[in-house]
Amino acid sequence: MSSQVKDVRAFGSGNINDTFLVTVADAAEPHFVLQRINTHVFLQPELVMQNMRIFTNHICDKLQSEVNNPERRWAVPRVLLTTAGQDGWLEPDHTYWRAISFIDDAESIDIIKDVDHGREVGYALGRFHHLISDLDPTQLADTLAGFHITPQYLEYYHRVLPTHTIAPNPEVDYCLKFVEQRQEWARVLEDAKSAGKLPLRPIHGDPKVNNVMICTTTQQAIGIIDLDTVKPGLVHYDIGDCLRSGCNPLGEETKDWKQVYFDVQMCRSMLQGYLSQASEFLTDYDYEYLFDGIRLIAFELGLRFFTDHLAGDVYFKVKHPNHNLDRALVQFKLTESIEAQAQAIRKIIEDLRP
Ligand code: GN1
Ligand code: MG
Repeated sequence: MSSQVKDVRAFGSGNINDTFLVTVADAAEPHFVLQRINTHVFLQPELVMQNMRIFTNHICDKLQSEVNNPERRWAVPRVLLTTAGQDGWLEPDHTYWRAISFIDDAESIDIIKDVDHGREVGYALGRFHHLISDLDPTQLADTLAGFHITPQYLEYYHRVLPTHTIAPNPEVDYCLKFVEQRQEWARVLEDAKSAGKLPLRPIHGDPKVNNVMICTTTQQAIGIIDLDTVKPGLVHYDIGDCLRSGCNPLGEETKDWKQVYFDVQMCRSMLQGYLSQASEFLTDYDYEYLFDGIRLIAFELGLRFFTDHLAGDVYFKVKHPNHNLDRALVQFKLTESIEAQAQAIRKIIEDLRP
């Protein structure tokens, strides 16, 4: 890139990588996104880039084949190459950097606004799954071993538990009991996978609300970003992650954890949006395990935050000492609300099932 850099500023609210918006002078595209990949999490960033190349090519080919019958504008972030033609670069201090194109005329929104926004977020995940549903998952490298494998997060939790130095307090006690009571059930998706009921497919890995780009003119979803965790997995991880994020009207960073609840009407709207794109490849077993996926990923994220709190905040970025504990409480409260409304959620799934 030979254009002059006018501005570089921190961008987004990621918990893992560092993201910057760069503005350049005299370029066809005035902005691009610069990211420092967290190499303590993504141990082989070159494999992240390799995956990105494979599925981006697949999606672009598929969009090309739809030109006569376009669903709607769908933007795919492009990797911008270095002057030497590489898709990332390693600094002497071992930090790994890469640049990707900025999606214009669209915004990412942290907390769900209303059921129309919810339907769009669901649609975006369904559209993304549809676009990669015929990509052989074995073509994608496993860039983050154990990601969304709940029993492995539990094993790590049990390794951390005897070593932590946090003084007992009511919130920590609540979390300890919460995890204790759900250990057996936490194998539910992995057991179904081992039994051959749920297949590995390419998934997004992190389809939370603010990773869906909403067109500022039409308010329609026109793309999904944060593609570092695209790898083989269960679509249930994605559906669960999308719903735990979108059906929590207070958002995952609220301090008011006792007020957190799962919004069932939003769940209906998000699933409607999702299934409008995804029903063609979902099997009977997929539907059977949807409720468990929704409940599990909220629980799993709570467990991941709580374990990180006990471990001394070594994984997620934090802004204050109890940040990961606060986040865990939000997810556990959300899980509780999902459990309390199990019947209503299962009914929605049945109603929407084609
Ligand atoms: C992390 O960095 P960010 O915000 O895109 C995490 C997700 C969590 C999310 C919770 C690689 O994503 O799994 O759901 O925080 N990503 C990784 O906000 O662990
Ligand atoms: Mg992410």
